[in-house]
Amino acid sequence: MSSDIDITRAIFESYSQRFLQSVSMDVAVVGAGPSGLTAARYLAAAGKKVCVFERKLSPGGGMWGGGMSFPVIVVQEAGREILEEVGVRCRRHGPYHVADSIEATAKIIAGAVDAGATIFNAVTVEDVMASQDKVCGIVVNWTGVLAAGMHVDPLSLEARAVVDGTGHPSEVCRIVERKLGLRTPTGRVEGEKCMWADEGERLTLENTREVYPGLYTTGMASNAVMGSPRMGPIFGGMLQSGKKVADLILEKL
Ligand code: 48F
Repeated sequence: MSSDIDITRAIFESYSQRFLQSVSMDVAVVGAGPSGLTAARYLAAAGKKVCVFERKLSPGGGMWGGGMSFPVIVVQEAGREILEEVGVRCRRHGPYHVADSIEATAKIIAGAVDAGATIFNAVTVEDVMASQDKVCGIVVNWTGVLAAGMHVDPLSLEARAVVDGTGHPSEVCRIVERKLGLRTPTGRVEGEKCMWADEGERLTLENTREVYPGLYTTGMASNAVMGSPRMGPIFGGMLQSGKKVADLILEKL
């Protein structure tokens, strides 16, 4: 016969164990959007200990809503291949491929988890750890605590590499810009430019890089840092960028 407190024990003990196992990891991915989740899947599949930290309750970022909340996303050929790796059904539409945004988001999340990544939801990354000229971890707090404006100090987690997958706001890079300066040509977060799908897609991949020792960008954060266009509901660049950042990190670790 189980009781209510057994349920409490089950939850608290399991979560504390998961949290303790994540105090030191290979890669911390900040933001569970399509780029961060894709990076996490490739890194975990390569045997790395990867955790994804998502501020919101639901991982998935900006992919659930397709375009203007019509639940359809568009990808080009390379994006289709990545979607199909996690079992997403794509259909050709003119020069593009389309997929259901809910199916795609759900399967990208499941793909990362099945590969072995751990996702922490409702946790916000509010700072990085840095020593000897290198980003070496993240500083986290409960999103609920921050939303309530309570003065509660955060906790630190160690990571050999940190990925900024926070999308348009490029939050981790903005912290590093302010406190350390980025190692990009201008040293600043340039901010994203107006919508231009094709160019934005191409540049997302090109802009995916290490921007400070130990800190990498993926997805829309890459374009926001480098001052490149946004691209709206076309997602192949996000997926390819996740794959590229995983490859860059695997070369280093
Ligand atoms: O915005 P998001 O989906 O980033 P992405 O992977 O994909 C961009 C596309 O969705 C779309 C686009 C496609 O063409 O332009 O916008 O680059 O996901 C970013 C996630 O990061 C979370 C945020 O809640 C979202 O789910 N996030 C942002 N800041 C933090 C954070 C933070 N400080 N700590 C934790 N999570």
